[in-house]
Amino acid sequence: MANTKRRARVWFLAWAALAGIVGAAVFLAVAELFALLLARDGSPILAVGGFVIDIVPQPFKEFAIATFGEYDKIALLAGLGLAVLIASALAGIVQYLKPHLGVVALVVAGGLSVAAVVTRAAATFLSPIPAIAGTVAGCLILALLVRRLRAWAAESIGAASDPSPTGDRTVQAGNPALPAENPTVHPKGSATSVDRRMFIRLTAIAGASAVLVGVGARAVITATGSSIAAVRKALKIPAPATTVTVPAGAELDIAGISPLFTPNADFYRVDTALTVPSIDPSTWRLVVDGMVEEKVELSFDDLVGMGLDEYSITLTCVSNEVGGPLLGTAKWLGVPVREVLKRARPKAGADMVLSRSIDGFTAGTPLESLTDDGLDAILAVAMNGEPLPLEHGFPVRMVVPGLYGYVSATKWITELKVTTFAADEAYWTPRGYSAEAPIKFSSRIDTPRSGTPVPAGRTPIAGVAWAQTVGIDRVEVNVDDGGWQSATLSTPVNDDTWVQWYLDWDATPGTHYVAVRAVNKNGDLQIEERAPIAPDGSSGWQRTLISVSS
Ligand SMILES: Nc1nc2c(c(=O)[nH]1)N[C@H]1C(S)=C(S)[C@@H](COP(=O)(O)O)O[C@H]1N2
Ligand SMILES: [Mo]
Repeated sequence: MANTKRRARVWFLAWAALAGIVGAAVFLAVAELFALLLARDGSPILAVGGFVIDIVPQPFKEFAIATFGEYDKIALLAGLGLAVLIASALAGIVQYLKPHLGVVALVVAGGLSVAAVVTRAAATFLSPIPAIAGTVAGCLILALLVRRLRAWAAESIGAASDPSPTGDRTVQAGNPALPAENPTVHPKGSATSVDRRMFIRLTAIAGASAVLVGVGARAVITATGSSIAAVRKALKIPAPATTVTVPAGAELDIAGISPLFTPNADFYRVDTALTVPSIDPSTWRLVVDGMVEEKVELSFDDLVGMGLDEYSITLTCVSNEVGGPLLGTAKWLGVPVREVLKRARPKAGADMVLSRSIDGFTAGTPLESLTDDGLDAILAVAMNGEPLPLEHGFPVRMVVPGLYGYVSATKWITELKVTTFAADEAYWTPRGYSAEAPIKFSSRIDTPRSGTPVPAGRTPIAGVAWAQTVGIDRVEVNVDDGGWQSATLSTPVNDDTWVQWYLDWDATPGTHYVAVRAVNKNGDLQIEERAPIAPDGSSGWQRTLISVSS
């Protein structure tokens, strides 16, 4: 008897956990509904996710990117979902054991999500409403469900301690796997069955409505994102005044080498945005303010009306390891940043431009990198012949040759604040990265790949090398430490664009070490010393192990 009673108790705890999960589901669903109706940026799950992205320590972030790659954000959401599931199950159990305490826990969680929401970049006075409404609804449901559950438990476990033969009933009442009993046969069981039925029915209805409303609201919000995709598709960008001349010999015909221009679909993506911002170009504005003689505001039409030109520029991420994939080249259509800054007339003493994204990300770029006539720093609106893809900054982003993306390549840009390095800090500066970060020029072996054996015989060793703003003079390859040999370079498009290189090699069966290094047009040799990506980019010569089959 004591055993069945204990089993029944455990079952009630499980039901309480379910009540907690349903309470949390109602919380999130009502919040999503209000987010849809009132404030898109008020979604607690996305705000908390964004908050987590901003606060997780750098080594953990690197681990996440290394482990989950492009799926790092999905992994974060899955982890967050699991945490919510466990926490809400506990809240249900707490509420069952100590009424009110579970509700208090939910209120605390609601308060934390309000805090996450209001500290997000785009927050308005409406932003906290979804989290508040969700908290109220979640608490009501949790309290209601657990009250029913306790009534059911009191009846049922109370009966279990009753020495009368009806005590057997407990096993049934406490075990949801058993069919409902017939109240006419067990008169005392009727109260239990009513409570049980009420609890189960309420739980099912609340749970199902939460899933429907929550998923529905999110689907509608996502559909709005795809309406911006439709706006993008229909957008006509005026023809540029000049286009990039691609000289003969600029692209080598070698299997496995990176194409000269990286297709948009293959272009690496790095950002802190949990969901891709949806910006309608017809309402987009760029504000130039801070230390300027005149505050300037430009619409999308104003910007493209300044005249577009085409630029070939290789973009590089500071997180690119030696030999890594985080860089790509595109033909960008844009307007020089200097032309926009000229209209605002920066004041003396300014030395930095803090560019801001709609989602709060910021980059700090030296003012002179943006005003120098010899540098093609641009506000880009198109990438490889089409409007910027949504993930790459639609409708406008910055691209600055020679600087890592995190200090220059702001996507979904909305503001250029002319300021000083002393007065302002960009997103990554307090997170372990240098305030200023010119690209360390480097070279990469694309083929053969380590892990993919090549047949013996004549095989090209080939890859890319980049030294944005300076240009690559020479690439050298070393096979099995047999001495450095000069590789053949493709004809450069310009100094802001990577070059391709190759060396013909008589591959013999077995394993071989292949190393690569570059020399830039200033005559500097690529840094040999290995450095990690933080604080200002990796360095070192790539050396890979290649296997050749017989
Ligand atoms: N709004 C925004 N812009 C951003 C970032 C970001 O996190 N948010 N990341 C920067 C970094 S670190 C890099 S390397 C480039 C990458 O641009 P891509 O995703 O188009 O390749 O975008 C930059 N611009
Ligand atoms: Mo980056």
